[in-house]
Amino acid sequence: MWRRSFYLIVFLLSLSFSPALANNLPDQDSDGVPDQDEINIYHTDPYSRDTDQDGYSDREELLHGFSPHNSKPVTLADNDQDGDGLSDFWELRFKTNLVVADTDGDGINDGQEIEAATNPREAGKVKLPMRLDIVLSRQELTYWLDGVKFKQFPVSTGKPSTPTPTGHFKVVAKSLKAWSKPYGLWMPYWMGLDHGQFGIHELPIWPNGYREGANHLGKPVSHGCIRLGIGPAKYLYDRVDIGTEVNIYK
Ligand SMILES: [Ca+2]
Ligand SMILES: [Ca+2]
Ligand SMILES: [Ca+2]
Ligand SMILES: [Ca+2]
Repeated sequence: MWRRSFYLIVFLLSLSFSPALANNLPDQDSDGVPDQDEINIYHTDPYSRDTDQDGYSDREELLHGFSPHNSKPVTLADNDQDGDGLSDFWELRFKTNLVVADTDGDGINDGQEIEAATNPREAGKVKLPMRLDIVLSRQELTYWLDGVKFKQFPVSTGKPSTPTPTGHFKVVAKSLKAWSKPYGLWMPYWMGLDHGQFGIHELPIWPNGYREGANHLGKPVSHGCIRLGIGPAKYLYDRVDIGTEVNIYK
């Protein structure tokens, strides 16, 4: 009987040691975060299980979304270790260095680069790939930057009698203030989409100066266009180039 228990204990011990090394990558401090990830991704100490010495290992902190660099209980989203204006949460997503303010050393901080949609990992003002996805049932526009779901804005799309078409489009024209002849109203920050007489723009302005209410956002009340609120419309207009992909889903 004792023999069986002995083998059982040996078996359990072997189990408890194997999962952390499941990927067989070197892990000097045995904290479950491989050396190469500590060095290249998280910039934690590969020789210390607990880089910030707060009693929680690097792995525990990362698993639960906390900063392994800050000894206070601060999440990655609320910590900006290098003070470059981009939280550690976004640094990990955009694969920038979370302890160096200017990853590519071109004089422009990571936070400014992401804000301007330029590549923070390549010197110079190289634009990052972007795409806009609109889901009509959710009345929501998602701004994807470099494959990262970066921002979401409420929209107002076409009412049932004048629905917004679904499909894959490209931005083919931009105008700071476009005039809609059929409806007799101004459409600020206009971004026209191909094979369709419609586009994305700010809440429209009637010739008498009346602005369609922000309370329309989230409700499909437009003539087919995708209306954005004051702020988000300019934000996207300033960053989106002609040729940008726009996908519209039901
Ligand atoms: Ca480690
Ligand atoms: Ca820690
Ligand atoms: Ca950084
Ligand atoms: Ca830079």
